[in-house]
Amino acid sequence: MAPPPPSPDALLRPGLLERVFSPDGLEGLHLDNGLCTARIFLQGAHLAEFATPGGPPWLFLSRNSAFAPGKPIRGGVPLVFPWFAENTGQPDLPLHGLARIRPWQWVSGSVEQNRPTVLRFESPATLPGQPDLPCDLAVTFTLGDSLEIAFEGRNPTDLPVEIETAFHTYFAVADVRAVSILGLEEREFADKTRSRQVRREPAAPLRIEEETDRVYTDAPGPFAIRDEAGAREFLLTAEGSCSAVVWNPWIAKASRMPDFGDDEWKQMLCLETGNLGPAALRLGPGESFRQVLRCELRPSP
Ligand code: TA6
Repeated sequence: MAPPPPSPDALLRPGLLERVFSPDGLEGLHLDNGLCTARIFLQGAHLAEFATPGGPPWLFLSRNSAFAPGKPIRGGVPLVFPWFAENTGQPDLPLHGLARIRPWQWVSGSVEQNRPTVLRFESPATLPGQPDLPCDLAVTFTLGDSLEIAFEGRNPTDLPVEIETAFHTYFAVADVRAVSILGLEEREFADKTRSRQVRREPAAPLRIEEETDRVYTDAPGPFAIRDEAGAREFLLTAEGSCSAVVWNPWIAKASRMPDFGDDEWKQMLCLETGNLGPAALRLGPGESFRQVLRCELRPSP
């Protein structure tokens, strides 16, 4: 295995980019570059916080989330890989795969005050003390007055692999009952709240009025999330992915989640982008994938 790259600690600057540690031992980076603030944990290369000046955070993060080795963080942008939700063959394996609870390494970046910051993280398919992944992974964040996440993987073996990937993005909203989601009109979905019944959206924006857990195999975007009560709108474009998921636990499920406040269902909406189910990626030996999510925020009328 190639020696690890030199540490990029030369990029650290007090008040601009600093190493941080959670009380339970998770290491991460905190960025404040004048255009945005962000916090990224090395476990899962997990973007847990992102905000731009003058407004509330873009991403939801549960006040009850764990920040401990091997435990998923409830919020931000969990990376889903190499399976989505339960592992069909081995249901005891972690929900949403292994990438988000695995050690990653900060390997490079570029950091300047008042300019977008680039930070790149990697996690090899084979890592001592960790279950093997089917791909060497990398994720590159571009953090400024908008947010871009590029998730890449390469199959290092001489065998084909099949993988599901997703950004499980938790958006912060003022009140999920006053949100419209555009970009899913007339799309077919599996309704996980109704035994995966296959349904089709009407020719109208989606609104959240109950527990919602919908998997759209064919929904490449672009999307908009109109946070009406927050007078703002997220604009999302996805590249290298064709599936989407919309999830809000609503009241009853929220009360059953130990790492989620009973009332927090009102302040979040997951709009996830990836390659799921029949749209799972099939990589031959040496083949790669790259999926990108770009988020912008603008005031809504
Ligand atoms: O993506 C939606 C979903 O599969 C829901 O069914 C719910 O289980 C959620 O994921 C949990 O995701 P988390 O990242 O919080 O483990």
